[in-house]
Amino acid sequence: MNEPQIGIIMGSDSDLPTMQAAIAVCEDFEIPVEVAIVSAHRTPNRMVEYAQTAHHRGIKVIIAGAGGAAHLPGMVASLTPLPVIGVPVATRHLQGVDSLYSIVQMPGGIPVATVAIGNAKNAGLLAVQILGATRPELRDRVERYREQLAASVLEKQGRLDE
Ligand code: RP5
Repeated sequence: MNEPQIGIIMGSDSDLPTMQAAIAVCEDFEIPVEVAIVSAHRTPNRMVEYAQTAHHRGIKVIIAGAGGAAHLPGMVASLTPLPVIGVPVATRHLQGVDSLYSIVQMPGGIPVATVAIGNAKNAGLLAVQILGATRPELRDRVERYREQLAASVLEKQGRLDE
């Protein structure tokens, strides 16, 4: 299955260092992704085109990262039937609180699942879990990942106890 399953978009290439964590998670779980710079205000027509066609290309979940007046995730969510996960990107002046509020405060009817400021890793994991709902082998891999997380905590405890 080489067709991209998860679309990872961001408002600017300056968001890429943050969004790399989502890309890395998808790579770890061997899920093909498509990555694109799509700006709601600089390339509005491209955003509409992207959002309206993603599901036709086989994309199942969209992760959208943006900073400042971060309307990209909400606008994309309004244009696609796919689940959208928003990543508030940290900003220089307001440290991403502006991005968080812009993304998380969606009025009822058009949901955006919002992760913590800068936490693209959790966006990637949530997207994998959404795919896992209909792919048992992926669900098993998520469970193994959680077991590894637990093991790493116990290992650290072991070192503390030494
Ligand atoms: C938003 O404006 C982007 O998502 C980015 O976080 C922010 C700043 O963009 P640049 O000025 O760095 O291109 O659209």
